Amino acid sequence: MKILIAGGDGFCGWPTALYFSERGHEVAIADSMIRRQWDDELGSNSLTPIASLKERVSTWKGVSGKEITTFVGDLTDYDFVENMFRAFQPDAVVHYAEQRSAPYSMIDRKHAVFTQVNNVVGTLNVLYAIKEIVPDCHLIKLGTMGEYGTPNIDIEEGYLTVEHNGRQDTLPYPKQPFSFYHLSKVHDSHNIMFTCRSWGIRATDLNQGVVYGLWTDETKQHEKLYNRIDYDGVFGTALNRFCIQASVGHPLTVYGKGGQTRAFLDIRDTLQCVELAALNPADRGEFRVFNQFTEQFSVLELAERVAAVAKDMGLNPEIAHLENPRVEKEQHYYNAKHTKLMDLGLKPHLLSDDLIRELIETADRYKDRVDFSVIAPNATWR
Ligand code: USQ
Repeated sequence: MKILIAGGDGFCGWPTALYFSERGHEVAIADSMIRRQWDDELGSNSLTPIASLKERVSTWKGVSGKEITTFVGDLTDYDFVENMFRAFQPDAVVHYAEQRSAPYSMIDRKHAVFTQVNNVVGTLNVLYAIKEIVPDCHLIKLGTMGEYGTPNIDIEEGYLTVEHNGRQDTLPYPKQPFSFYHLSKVHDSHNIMFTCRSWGIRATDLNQGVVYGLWTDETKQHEKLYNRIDYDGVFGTALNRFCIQASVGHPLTVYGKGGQTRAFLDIRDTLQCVELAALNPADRGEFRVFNQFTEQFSVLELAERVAAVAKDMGLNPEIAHLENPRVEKEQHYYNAKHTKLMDLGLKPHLLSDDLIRELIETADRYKDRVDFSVIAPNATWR
C-alpha cells in the first residue's frame, strides 16, 4: 500500500512511518517541521535528543534498507498538497499534521486562531486533493476523545441513536470539547463527514485518547531514530510528564483534585490501530468513527501509579495539587465505548509498572536535558 503520513516528523507520526515501512508498505512523510519551531518559540525541547528528518530517513535506509520519501511543506498551502498528491498517489493518508496541544491553543487569541486555521484548512486541502486526484484514497484522520468532553452518559463511538417526539435517528454524538484545539478537531470531523456524504470520500476518524510511552520496535534501533517525548507544560501530556517529573525530582503536577478521567493508550497501540484502520478501509462515502484508546484513568490515579513505581526504584516522589489552569470537571462520570478496534483485532498493551519504570529510566538518562522552568503550566483557560 502507498501510505502518506502527514505530520510524519512528530511524536505519533514518526514511529507510524517506520512501522508501515518495516511492514513493506511504500511510505512518504509530509511535514512542515513546525513542531520543531514550537520548541524554539516556547523555549522547550524533547527529553530525548532527536535527529533532523533528513538524518532520520537516511539512518532508516541504513538500518532497514527501506526508503521513505519526504515532502517538506505546509498542508495549508494547496499548491504543495496538490503537487505531493499528484507525485505520490497515496492509497491511504494518515493525517496527524495538526497543532495538537490544548494549552497551546489557549495561550491567546493568536494561538487559538492559528490552531483552528492550521488544522481546519489543512484538512480541507487534504479532502480537496483526495477528491480531485485520488478519489479512492482512504483518509485516516487523527481526531480526539476530547471531542466528546465529559457528558454524564456513556460515550458511544461517533454516533448516538436518539428518540425524539416519537421518531428515531442515529446522529453524530454531541460534542462538548475541552479547548480551541479540541474544537478544531470537531470542525474537522464535520467537514470530513460532509465530504463523505457529498463526494463519496472514504474516511476513518480515530478519536484518540492521551498517548503515553515512547519506545517502539523501530525507533529503538538507532539513536538517530529516537522519537521525541515532551515534558513541558504546553506539549507534555499527563502520564509521560509524571514519569519524567518523578525521575528528575519535580513534584507530580496534578491539576486540581485530579479526578479528571481521560482515555489513554500506549504509543505502540496507536501504531496498531492506525494499521488496522488502513488494512480495513472505510467504504466509499462512509464516515467511520473509532474510539482509539485501551483504558481510562483519572489523573490522580496515574500520578499515584507513577509515584508507587518511583518509590520502588528508591526515588522520593511527591504529588502536588496545582491550581487547575484549565476549565474542566474535576469529578465526573466517564465511560467511553471502544470496541470497534478490538473487533478488528487490536491487542492492547495495557499500562504496566514496567513501562512506567522504563520511562523513568529514560528520563534519568537524559536528565541533563530537562529544563525545570518549562514544566509548570503557563497557559490558562480563563
Ligand atoms: N493534567 C494534569 N497535569 C498535567 C498535565 C495534564 O493534571 O501535568 C490533566 C489535564 O488537566 C487534563 C488531563 O490531565 O484533565 C489530560 O491533559 P493532557 O495534557 O495529558 O492531554 P490533553 O490536553 O487532553 O491533550 C492530549 C493531546 C491531544 C489529544 C488528547 C486526547 O495533546 O492531542 O487529542 O490528549 S484527549 O485527552 O482524549 O482529548
